[in-house]
Amino acid sequence: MRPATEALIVIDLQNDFCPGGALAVAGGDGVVAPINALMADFAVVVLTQDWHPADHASFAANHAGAAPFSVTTMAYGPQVLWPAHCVQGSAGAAFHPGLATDPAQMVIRKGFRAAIDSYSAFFENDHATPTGLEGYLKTRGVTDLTLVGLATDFCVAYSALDAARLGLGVTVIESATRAIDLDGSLALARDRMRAAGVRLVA
Ligand code: VGL
Ligand code: ZN
Repeated sequence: MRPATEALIVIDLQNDFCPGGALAVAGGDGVVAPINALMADFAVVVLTQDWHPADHASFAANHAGAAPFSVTTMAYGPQVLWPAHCVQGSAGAAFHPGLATDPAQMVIRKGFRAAIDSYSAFFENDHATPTGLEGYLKTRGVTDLTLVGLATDFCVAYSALDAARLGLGVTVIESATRAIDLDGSLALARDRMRAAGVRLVA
């Protein structure tokens, strides 16, 4: 067991990001077994859940004429318009049924404000509105994170970059993540994470 200063953060391992889901990540369900195994090693385990209202501004369907995966400009900068996904209370928003949720002490939901997306587990896409996770980890004395889950190049990467910015030690176990890889987004995310001092391990 690792010391209680280390936390495992499992990002968005939800049905909609797995094969058959509304925003399926190729091989997304392939991370369930390795993540369940990793949990046994960590005293601090947090799950995140993408949790959008049906009228969420990140959904292409809520923008007349916009195609899924096109990019628009929001008040806080560029925003990819996604197929509707992880709608609050829907089956798609539920955790993958194979994920061991019992070992987690905390579930943090994000993206619940209609006007702003939240890739990161720490801050919404304005990089300013906090989710509360920083305070939770701080008050539990956590200094180092291991990040796994979906998707490598969006919610995992944004969470890793924010955590590094907050002064936490960050490791991403790439074999326990899968990417959307939209127009080179995976390569860009890996470069940014490395530049920020995030440890990428196999
Ligand atoms: C995610 C796109 C939209 C993710 C969430 O979990 O990486 N990606 N919402
Ligand atoms: Zn989302």
